[in-house]
Amino acid sequence: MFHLADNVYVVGHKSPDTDSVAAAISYANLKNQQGMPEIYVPAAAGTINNETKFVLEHFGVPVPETITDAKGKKIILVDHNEVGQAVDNIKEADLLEVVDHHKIGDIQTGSPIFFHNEPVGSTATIISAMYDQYKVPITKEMAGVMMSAILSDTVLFKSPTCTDKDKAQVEKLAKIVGEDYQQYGIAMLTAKSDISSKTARDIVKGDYKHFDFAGTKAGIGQIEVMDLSVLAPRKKEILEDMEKVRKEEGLSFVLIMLTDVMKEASDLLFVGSPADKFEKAFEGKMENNSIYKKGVLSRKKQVIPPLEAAFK
Ligand SMILES: [Mn+2]
Repeated sequence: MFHLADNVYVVGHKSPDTDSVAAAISYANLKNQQGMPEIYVPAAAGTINNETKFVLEHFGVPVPETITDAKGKKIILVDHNEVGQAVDNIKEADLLEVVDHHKIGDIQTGSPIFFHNEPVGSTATIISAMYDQYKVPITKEMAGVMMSAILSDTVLFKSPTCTDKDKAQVEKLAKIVGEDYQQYGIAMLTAKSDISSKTARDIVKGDYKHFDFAGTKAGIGQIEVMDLSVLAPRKKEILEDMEKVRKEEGLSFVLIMLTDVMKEASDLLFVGSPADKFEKAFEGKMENNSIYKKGVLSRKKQVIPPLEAAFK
């Protein structure tokens, strides 16, 4: 009997970042190269950001389609494993696989699935190593998007989430790409730092995720720039929009990390309550709704765990 091949959507989290999009593109490509009967379609769970646009244009890779509803679809999740970060109705999807590098969240399945989680700096690192494991050659395009994702998620290796495996994969991919990855990385982060055309909402929601701290619901976002002084004049406007987002989404608090990549520090902006937990988590006194933290670059490793501890 003639049977149309099923589409399997490979998709990252909402408010897609470069790793989420690159992981979807490179993992779908890997699966398609392995001769499975299904067709693997890379997808994004929202509009791609300026940095990702820069990456896809640089390597001539098409922008993946956007999906907003997982209901009834065959799905592979990359770069997240929390229902709150996934495309809508993920519980009504046929979830086939998860490939991720975050803490284990609340995704559940009725039957066993392939679930690969590894504490490395980016999902692209895991996928890049899988190409070797399955002996699938890496094209220049795929090398480019994976290399970009690793450099982006590890903030050019400066993030405490960065591991030797991330560095080794970038070295390998840079050879295929044929570019100096440090120079390229700075150009990529500069594209991300261009906030002149961004509204306060774009800044707040550009890389934004929902979290639950022992029943306290929060939205936590991050914007990375080469130099914080570009954001300083817009701080008031950003705080006002954070408060709007907090009310619209019925959250207890919204926290946005304004991260200075070169100085390796973040200005942590906070609106809502409980402010005492925020001050406890970051061992400081809030001034003008913010605490400046040297050495803090990673939401996953340096913002979420102290908040979790403060809410215990
Ligand atoms: Mn990631």
